[in-house]
Amino acid sequence: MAAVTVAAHSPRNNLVSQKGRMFHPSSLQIDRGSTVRFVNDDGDLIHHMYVDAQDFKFDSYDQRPGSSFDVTFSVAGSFTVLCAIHPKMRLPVTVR
Ligand SMILES: [Cu+2]
Repeated sequence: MAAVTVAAHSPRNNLVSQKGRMFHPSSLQIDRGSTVRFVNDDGDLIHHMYVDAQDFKFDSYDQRPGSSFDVTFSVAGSFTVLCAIHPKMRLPVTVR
């Protein structure tokens, strides 16, 4: 009898902190379909993340200090999460 294999999504904690106008960690490798939680850990800065790639886009809009925003990366590829307010903030994300 053929076994049906269901890809087990490990409940990995994909947490990215935005602190000091930087992303922590500074890059991310995740499986397709993973959800990443972005937390604004800067006490007095608004962040505004987005990806604007051909095949994958999201926009967090203004993200106040202390707030979090969840993004599900549904497409495999290499993307760069940017901040519309702080151009030096860049998070390369590889989605397998
Ligand atoms: Cu920012």
